[in-house]
Amino acid sequence: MRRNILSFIGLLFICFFLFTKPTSAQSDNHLKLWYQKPAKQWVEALPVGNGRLGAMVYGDPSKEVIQLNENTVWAGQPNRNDNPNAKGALTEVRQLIFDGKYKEAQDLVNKDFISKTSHGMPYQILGNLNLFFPGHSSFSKYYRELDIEKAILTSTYNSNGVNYTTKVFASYPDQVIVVKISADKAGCLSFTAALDRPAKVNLSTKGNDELIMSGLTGDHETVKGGVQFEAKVKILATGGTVSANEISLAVNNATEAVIYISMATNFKNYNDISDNASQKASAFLQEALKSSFDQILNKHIADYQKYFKRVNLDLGVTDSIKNPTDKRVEQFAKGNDPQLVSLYFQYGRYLLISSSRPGGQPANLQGIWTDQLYPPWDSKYTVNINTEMNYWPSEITNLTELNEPLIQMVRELAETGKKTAMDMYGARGWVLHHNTDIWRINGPVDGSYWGIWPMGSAWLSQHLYTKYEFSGDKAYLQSVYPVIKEAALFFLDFLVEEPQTKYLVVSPSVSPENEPQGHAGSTISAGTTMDNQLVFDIFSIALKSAITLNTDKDLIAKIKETMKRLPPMQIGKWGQLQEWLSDWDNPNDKHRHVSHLYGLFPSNQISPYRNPELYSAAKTSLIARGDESTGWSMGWKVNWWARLLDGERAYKLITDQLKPAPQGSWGGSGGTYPNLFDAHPPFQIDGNFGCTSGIAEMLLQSQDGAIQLLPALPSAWKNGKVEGLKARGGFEVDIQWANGELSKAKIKSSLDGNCRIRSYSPLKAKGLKAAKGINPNSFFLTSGVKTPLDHSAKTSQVSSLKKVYEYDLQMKKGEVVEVLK
Ligand code: FUC
Repeated sequence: MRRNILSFIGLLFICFFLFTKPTSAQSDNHLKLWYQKPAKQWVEALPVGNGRLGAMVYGDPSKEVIQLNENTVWAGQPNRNDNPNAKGALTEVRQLIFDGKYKEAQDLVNKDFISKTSHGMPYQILGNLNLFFPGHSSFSKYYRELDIEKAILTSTYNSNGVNYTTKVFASYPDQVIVVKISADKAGCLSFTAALDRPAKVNLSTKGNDELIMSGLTGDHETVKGGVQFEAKVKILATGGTVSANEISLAVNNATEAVIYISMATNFKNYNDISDNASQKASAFLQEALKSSFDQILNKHIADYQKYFKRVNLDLGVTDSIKNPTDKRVEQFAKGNDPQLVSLYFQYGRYLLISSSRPGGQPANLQGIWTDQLYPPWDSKYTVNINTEMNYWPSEITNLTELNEPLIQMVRELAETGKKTAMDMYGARGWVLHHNTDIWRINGPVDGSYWGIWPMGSAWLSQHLYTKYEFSGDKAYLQSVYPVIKEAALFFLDFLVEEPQTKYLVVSPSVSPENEPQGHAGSTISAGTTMDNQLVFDIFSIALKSAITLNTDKDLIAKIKETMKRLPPMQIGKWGQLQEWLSDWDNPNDKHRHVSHLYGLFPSNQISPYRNPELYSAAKTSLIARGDESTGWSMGWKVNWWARLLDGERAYKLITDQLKPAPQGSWGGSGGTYPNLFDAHPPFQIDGNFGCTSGIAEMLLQSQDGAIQLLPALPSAWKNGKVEGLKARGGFEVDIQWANGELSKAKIKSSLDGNCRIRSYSPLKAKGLKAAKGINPNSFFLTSGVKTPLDHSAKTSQVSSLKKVYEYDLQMKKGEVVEVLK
């Protein structure tokens, strides 16, 4: 009897397992996006990528669409877009600005500074691989998932009594996208395959199992399309046959089919498109075919996990995990689903690993994924926030190699931007305005209102130095020093004296895309707060680098002298941090850019501990600006609230970001699409990366003289742990907490040096001493504001701040220390 009961329970268990497969599959693994329906629209399709190649997969049983990208498929060809008339008009524009004639200054900039050739080329879709499955329009037991622990997409369904499984991944080691389709009954797999592109292409087949599509990217503005691309698709079937007609392949009565997709272009570098697309695509394909499917798969998983597994985040799990991902986004604001935040965080890391690999292009506005020939904002590199935001998670979430494409782009922009600096402004060094593209254009685009912002070199160069602060690699610093130095040289030449205050300022410029109160229709001005902060930072890192590398004594002296004449940050009439040199801020301004808070994040010029008045002013500005905005703006705000040490408000911003994106592609505030892509709207990947960085900043910060553990933990994440986050000075940190308080931390050091720890809880560990004076570890030197404030002026001045404890611990390279509460 007892045995019968046990078997009955066993049977029940098996039935339960079968009928709830999606849910139990999900609860087996927290790192999955999963759905019970195929994608109907692009923002429901799921992305795979290896940095160079990308695909968006719909998972449709009757017509599977695998939308394809290759990261050098851009319109146009090598070109420059400087407007040399600027040099002749510069003095007049500056005078107009100093005279308060902003509209006239803007008009003159439109006439003589803005590019007359290219406003940047669009990144373009390569094409689609369409798979048609006759008779599969009726199906049941549908399930699809993206496993971000392995970077593999799977969809399964039953049609006509046969279970079908499709797996898709993009392999970095083998440089192909691989699709494997299997039927669980022999001989039941039949489909046709064809390539297309929403533009003219050449289609052909080779032998009985290969599809080929080649073409040329589009002309745009004054630039002819010059990128030749080629896609080759090879199908190997088990059982059954593969046959070809002129432009498609047919698989009949097979049991399994593996599809290898190889794509390449003639792009060599920003200045050279003389490669052979066809030969490259063939070589990748032939190389991949030397390995079996299982070998390719295993190499892919090992390669991906080398990056992905470095960080583990556990914020707790609730029953919400049993819901499909789209439903969790719909319900996030209502319920308690901390695991969706850790999934979103890890998805940000997945997206970076998939869209930015050494040797390739940096992630653009949509990473590497677009289904259009003319995507929004050309899907290029907008450097007045968006490109930088893409790389915020790269150091702190332990993915330093993945910012190499950005570093390489900055090196290249420093080459192209020298001519722009000389031709447009008669200045040494290099300059970049608010946009660039694969051809590394540096001139101002779009119109003065947005484009007259000569600060791209100053901001992007920060990434070069930040990488050094995290690794301490002097050989690397030496290699990027010329880029940093030349960026500083540009500002030494370009700064101009503001006649009333006598400060040295950047002019003409804008506080990105925002219009001062009362300046109907014009944004142009001189000495904006963000520009002053950026100039301060580019000078600071040029100084620090030159001192570290023991070089350029004269330059050091010149920079020090010039820095004394930069405008300080100012507090305006409603207690806000002023956005402009004059107090023009409107307390009702809800603009998405809050550029003057660059000094709070990503920079470290505003600190609750070092300059509490500026900290309070920044907070006043941020509160006035409001929360809901475009996706990237909310992503930035998560980082700001983390730096303002307010975990509850940072969490509120995550909630705003994790709400369903508005319907339609434009308008409304941002949110999250069913595939967890961030909505500007439309899709822009910066918001994903910005929020990922913000979540990390809530748990660990290292920009303010110490490693601060759990600086902004919200009450929603009561118990949890994070492993593998990185801090400046070569430290790697694991933290555990319970009931909202730190319980233990583990710190690994990859360099010799003092580890200063800041925490809200008192800590114990062998060798731990109360901190004294300024942190002697040079990676923790804060650049300060114009008048550096005394580090010991602690929390007393901001009453809302929690008491902190600070400790010093001498660490040796390779040492690991556990710290307990
Ligand atoms: C900047 C932003 C826009 C958009 C665009 C790509 O110009 O102001 O919101 O993100 O970049």
